[in-house]
Amino acid sequence: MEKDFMDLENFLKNPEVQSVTGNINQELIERRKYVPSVCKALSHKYTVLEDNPYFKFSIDKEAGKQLPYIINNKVQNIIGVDSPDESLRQKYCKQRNIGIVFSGGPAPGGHNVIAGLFDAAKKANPENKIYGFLLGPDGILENEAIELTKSIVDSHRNLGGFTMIKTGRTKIDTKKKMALTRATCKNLNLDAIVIVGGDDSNTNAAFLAQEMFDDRLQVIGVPKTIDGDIQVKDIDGNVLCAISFGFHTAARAFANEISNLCTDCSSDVKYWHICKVMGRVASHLALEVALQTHANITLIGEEFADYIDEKRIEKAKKAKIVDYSAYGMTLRHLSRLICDGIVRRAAVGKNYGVIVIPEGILEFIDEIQVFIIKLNTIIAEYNKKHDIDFHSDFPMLRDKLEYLRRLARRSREDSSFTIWNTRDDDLFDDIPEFFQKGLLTERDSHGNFQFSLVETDKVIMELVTDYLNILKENGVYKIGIERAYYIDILNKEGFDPDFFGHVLFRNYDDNNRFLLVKESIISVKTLKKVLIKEGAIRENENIPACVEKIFKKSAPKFKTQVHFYGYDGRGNDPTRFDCIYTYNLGLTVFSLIANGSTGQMAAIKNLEMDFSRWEPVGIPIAPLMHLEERKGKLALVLEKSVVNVNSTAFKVVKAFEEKWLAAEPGEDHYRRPGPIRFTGKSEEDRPITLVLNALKDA
Ligand code: FBP
Repeated sequence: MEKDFMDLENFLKNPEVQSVTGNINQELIERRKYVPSVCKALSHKYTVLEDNPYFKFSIDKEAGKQLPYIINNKVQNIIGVDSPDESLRQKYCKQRNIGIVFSGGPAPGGHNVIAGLFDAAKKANPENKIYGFLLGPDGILENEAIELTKSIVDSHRNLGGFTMIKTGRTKIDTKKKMALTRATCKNLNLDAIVIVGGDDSNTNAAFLAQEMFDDRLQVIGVPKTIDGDIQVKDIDGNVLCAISFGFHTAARAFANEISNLCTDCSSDVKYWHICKVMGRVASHLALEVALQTHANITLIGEEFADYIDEKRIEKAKKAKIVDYSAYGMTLRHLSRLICDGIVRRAAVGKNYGVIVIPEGILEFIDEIQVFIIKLNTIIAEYNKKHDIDFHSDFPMLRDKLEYLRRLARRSREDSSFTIWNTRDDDLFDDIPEFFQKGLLTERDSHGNFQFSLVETDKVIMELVTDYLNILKENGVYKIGIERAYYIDILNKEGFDPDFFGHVLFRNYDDNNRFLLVKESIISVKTLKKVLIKEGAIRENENIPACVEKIFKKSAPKFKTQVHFYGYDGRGNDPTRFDCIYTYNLGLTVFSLIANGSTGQMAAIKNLEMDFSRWEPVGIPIAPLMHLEERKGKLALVLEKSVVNVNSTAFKVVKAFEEKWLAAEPGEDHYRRPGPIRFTGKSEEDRPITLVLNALKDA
């Protein structure tokens, strides 16, 4: 034993063993070495900014009131120059200290933002210092930062995650936190702070820019989030930022995994794969995944927001009543739409498939949205009034439900109290317990409902399973039997296929390739009854084995495998698109800082076009802000962009809905996007959504 151990120790010292068990591999080496292309304007030694009056915004009065110093900011074009005048050169190259922070969930490409900023800053003046705040905004509040050196930056180039300095979700949203921020900036003698974050973090960036304006601390935002919900257009619909960084990588990572499931399920033909994909509210990721994989069913939440059930309206019209439940999608109706696809595929022998469900779909289901808004308000008001937080005070579901019951009682005694009434309480009682828990989970620090914690897929699929069982009992949900197979089986055992065909199937004379067992035959017992009634067998005879076999093959089992795609794709190494995009964002950030901007968001215009047309710009954040309900009160925030149902990408997905469902005999139409690469021809240039949306004529 002793000897074996010694041998293993020596074995581990073997250079080949060390090489294959080390954490440096060829992919890592090549990623670190890869040099992203640089936009034309940013490839010059210096840059200047030019206000671009072409882009206009509809400005919220409140934004003007709360952000007076930055509300008049304009879109800024970045122009490359090689020999600027001396004063500009001096201004551009003056020694600067810049702090950068990641805020919110990780998104592939973040390290390249830092790399771009670092390279540009060091090129302008080798004495420039870049500080990385640790663990997100908490690093700012607690003055926890490290100076980023070349070796730190080099070892993270083109790599995923936010591992270099980590991230966090703290919001800098109070006077106290602003004061702590001011103290940290003074302590590090910062000239600028860069906030790499989503809509809420860029909102923070705008308020910080306003607050620190007199301190001459510049604040620049960077559009980050895999959700793809930071998209900026001006009032005339001109696109300034087509997508946030990280979206392409996450979508490609999810798509690759989901495409593998398409291959697997169409091989062993027994599972429906239920794939929930991240995206908090917006369904951009699901839409891109649909385009990348051609999965059989993809739900797009935004489609259901203004849903009108025409059939119900028609029925109500006839009955001369108004059916309010026909307006807005309900969970029940949604589950029926899914069942319809499942039943139709089964009818052509395909009792398998892939369903993509965006994690935020419940936001677009009217009945659920009402609960979320009400519960957000109840929790926020409770937290405002009490020292102890709602969730600490009511840790168990039964305590929370009891509190809601008390509110319902109060509404009966006090008519001015309307936030939670008896009807709300009764409806909430009908919801399955795990979903009640989900709706009552802790909100994030921005007051957002955390969809990633709710088993959205479970909520929907429970209803789907229930309804499929009903359809099975009614004989509607059946697996189609291939006619040639049926004839072959019966002939082999010497039975007349035509005679039994008319007894067994509802469509035997239709010349269809797939035969559907009659609705009335739902068990071996009912099969026997029908066979006796039609004179195929006598009372005391057994069902012919081949006939029973055919029946059993037609009886569906609905077997599912549930998957969640989120954190895995978020941690993926970036695609080439995200590598190049983020590196140029970093360069843009420095250009904005070196030219004195504040309250701007770095962006790359024309992302939807060929790289040669990419243009770095600064987008004013304040004019993009509007009032929205948060934690139960109106707050000025950057608008989140959800899927536009009039967009070309959405229309294309809708146009292919039937084809990709493939509820007809023959092959499915799955697409194989393949794994993420950052070099080589097989890596796509940009998200398919962007390509389609740039082609406006659909
Ligand atoms: P950001 O908006 O901060 O980029 O985060 C996006 C996201 O990945 C969502 O898709 C998801 O709903 C959420 O973060 C998950 O949050 P957490 O990381 O706190 O679980």
